[in-house]
Amino acid sequence: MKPSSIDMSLAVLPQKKQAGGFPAVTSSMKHILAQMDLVRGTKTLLRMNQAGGFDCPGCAWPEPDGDRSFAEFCENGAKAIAEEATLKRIDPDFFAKNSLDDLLQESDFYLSQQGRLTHPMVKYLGQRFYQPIVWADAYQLIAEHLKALASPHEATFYTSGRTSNEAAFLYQLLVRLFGTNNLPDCSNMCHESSGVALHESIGVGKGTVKLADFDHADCILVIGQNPGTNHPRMLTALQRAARNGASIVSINPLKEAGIDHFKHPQEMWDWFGKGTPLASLWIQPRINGDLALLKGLMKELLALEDKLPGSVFDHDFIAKYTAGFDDFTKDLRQTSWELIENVSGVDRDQISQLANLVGKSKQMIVCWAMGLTQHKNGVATIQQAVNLLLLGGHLGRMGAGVCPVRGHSNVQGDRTMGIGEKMPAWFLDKLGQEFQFNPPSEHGLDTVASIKAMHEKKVKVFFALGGNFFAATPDTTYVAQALSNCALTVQVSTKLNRGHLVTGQTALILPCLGRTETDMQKSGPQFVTVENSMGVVQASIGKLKPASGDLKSEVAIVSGIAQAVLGDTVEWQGFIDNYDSIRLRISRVIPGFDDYTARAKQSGGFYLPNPVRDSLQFPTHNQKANFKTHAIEKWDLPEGFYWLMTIRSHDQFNTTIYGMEDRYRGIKGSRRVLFMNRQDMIQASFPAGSKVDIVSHFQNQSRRAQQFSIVPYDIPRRCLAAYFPETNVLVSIENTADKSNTPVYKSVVVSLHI
Ligand SMILES: Nc1nc2c(c(=O)[nH]1)N[C@H]1C(S)=C(S)[C@@H](COP(=O)(O)OP(=O)(O)OC[C@H]3O[C@@H](n4cnc5c(=O)[nH]c(N)nc54)[C@H](O)[C@@H]3O)O[C@H]1N2
Ligand SMILES: Nc1nc2c(c(=O)[nH]1)N[C@H]1C(S)=C(S)[C@@H](COP(=O)(O)OP(=O)(O)OC[C@H]3O[C@@H](n4cnc5c(=O)[nH]c(N)nc54)[C@H](O)[C@@H]3O)O[C@H]1N2
Ligand SMILES: [Mo]
Repeated sequence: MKPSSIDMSLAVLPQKKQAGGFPAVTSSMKHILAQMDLVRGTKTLLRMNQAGGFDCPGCAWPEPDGDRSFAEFCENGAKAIAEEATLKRIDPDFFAKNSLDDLLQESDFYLSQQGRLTHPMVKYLGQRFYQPIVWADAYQLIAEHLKALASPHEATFYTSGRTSNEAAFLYQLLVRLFGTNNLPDCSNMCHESSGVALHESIGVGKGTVKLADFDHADCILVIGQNPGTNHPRMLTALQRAARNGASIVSINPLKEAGIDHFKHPQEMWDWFGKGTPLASLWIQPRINGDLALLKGLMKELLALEDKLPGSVFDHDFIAKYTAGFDDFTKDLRQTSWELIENVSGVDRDQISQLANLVGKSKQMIVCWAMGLTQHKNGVATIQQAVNLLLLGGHLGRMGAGVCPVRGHSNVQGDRTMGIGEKMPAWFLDKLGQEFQFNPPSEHGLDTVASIKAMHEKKVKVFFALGGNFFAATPDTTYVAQALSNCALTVQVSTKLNRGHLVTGQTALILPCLGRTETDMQKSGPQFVTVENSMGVVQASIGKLKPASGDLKSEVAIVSGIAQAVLGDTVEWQGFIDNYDSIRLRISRVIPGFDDYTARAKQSGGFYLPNPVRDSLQFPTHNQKANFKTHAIEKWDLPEGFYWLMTIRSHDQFNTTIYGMEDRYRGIKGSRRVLFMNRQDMIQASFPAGSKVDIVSHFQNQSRRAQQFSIVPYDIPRRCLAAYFPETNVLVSIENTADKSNTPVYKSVVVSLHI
């Protein structure tokens, strides 16, 4: 091998078994101290996730309902805070010195390390530099572009999941008053498959468990999720469950750290020794083998039930609350073990072992995340997880239920507030009544459809409330073309990202306040509200001095644009002056928000109603929970081809790169790594460390990502893993999940080339 083909910055260390512990504490402090001094860092961390404090801008895992520990945060929450509360700044001078082309040469890590955005900036047609613009002119520019469109459907309005309920509600109101339902969001790339699957199966698109249920569960399945990195506070709940005797099963092609052993970073006595063993069982399916695996598990449960009727299934529950049981079990009986073993990649003995454990459970929770949602058949697979719970009657009972673990801290709240391209008719009716207009009723464009419409020049204005649309979406080259076709692109952001560099002819960056900062308006300091993964709505209030005097809140920005576009049709100024007035309007439109402001201020907030969890009512077409039967598809992967899953490292939040380490997986110094099975490496004659190009294949098209270093790893044969967003270029815009239209980020068919 030529020396130049080895990545000199890459170090590969042994994979870690435990998560948390002292290294998590030192890593938190390292990231905090790189961005601010110790006093600011400590003060900020102690306010996170506390009553009267702010909601962690990291993930959507809930805080305990009752007593909270003095520090309700995790290592990766600390990184999210360091990222936002940094003392570094990007001022107009920075943009005067660096053209878009200069900045495009830099890494994502470099871009986010430059600091907080401080001024509204504009890039005009034909120019390659941003220059400052005053807020009023920015609003005017947006209004001119929107008013010049032939139809409101020529604009699309994206939301990332950090936006508060208040800003999200006003934003969707502005968009619908303007006349379109083009409201794509990050959920379209994330848990959309969960929402669709759950709606069909049980009539509620959200989870049905509370955090306290984890203390009562006797069995918890964690499928396609890496909580040690992406929801570290979930490990505390799993640790408690394990100490209470619950069996925890991880179903994942990778043996992720933390699920194995966990050391609580805040329990010092836990730092020494091995930590709490968590997973009783680790099942290693091949990528997207879960549908077959779950069907195998249920086929085995059916066999146990046949042997000893009433020992496994809850027949009362099935008779009273469900439909489709007979068809479903008939299909299970007809499904062959050969197909199950072949497609899942798990042998029958292991499936039996799993069935023996699961069959005993009286209180089971199934958790999942992107390992299930981002596949072609994601909806069907999630419905198998629901079927499993229905068989044992694990709904509406303590210690049991469905738990899709959400990503962004307010992604669930944004949907509740009406961010969504196809909101139900009752929502649009109520909104129309409250604000006296006829909201558009035809469905709008989701994320993938918006990209296609921009590519075809049918959409000419792209607006983003947060996020990094360009880097998070699939098919990077196609998206670059789509965005540059636009007449205007606008991004409301806290930090610089690649999306600010790949723009429409005219582009705006509107810098906004973050969660940690004071939001001072006419009536005094304002708080906002967010909804976590378990349907709890609570207040979040920042206390830090804003990063610049020129920042505005998202509420003020949305209302300011609305005034410029729509005039004073609605009390926009009143909304900016006092956010209580927004909450009053929300409470009149959306059920469950009565007495909103007062209840949000209570310590711990309040739960939104959930008919499945609260009273076993299923708002489906037949008022029942439905068993959903789906066939297992045979796979056909020609010799020399692999499935690639694109995943997160320990040092990133989606497209924001915090550092170059993936501590638990033993990777240091580089992100262009490709995890590969040792036997596959031998077969293909790729020594460890060799560099390959990854080429994806979809519908006779190929796409290439260059120069990834191969790392031997415990991953099933024919399966590969690499980080996103570096690999998004490989995912075809046409390759999306059935029914949910979510990009297939986790099973990309690829070949490797030296
Ligand atoms: N620190 C940090 N926290 C985050 C984020 C972050 O980037 N950084 N992102 C937030 C967001 S928006 C989200 S959606 C969540 C994401 O949280 P996760 O879903 O945990 O994130 P991924 O890294 O995409 O990991 C997917 C997991 O699924 C496994 N997997 C992949 N394919 C399959 C499969 O076919 N079957 C099975 N059984 N498993 C599979 C992978 O091995 C990996 O462990 O985290 C949120 N929290
Ligand atoms: N290949 C591949 N692609 C994926 C995924 C995958 O697993 N694989 N996962 C998908 C998933 S699950 C998701 S959710 C999407 C994420 O997609 P997005 O939500 O669009 O992306 P983020 O990287 O979270 O957005 C980061 C940017 O948000 C801005 N920001 C941060 N905080 C705030 C704030 O408080 N207000 C505002 N206005 N802006 C703020 C900053 O400017 C920052 O640069 O990516 C998807 N893309
Ligand atoms: Mo997500």
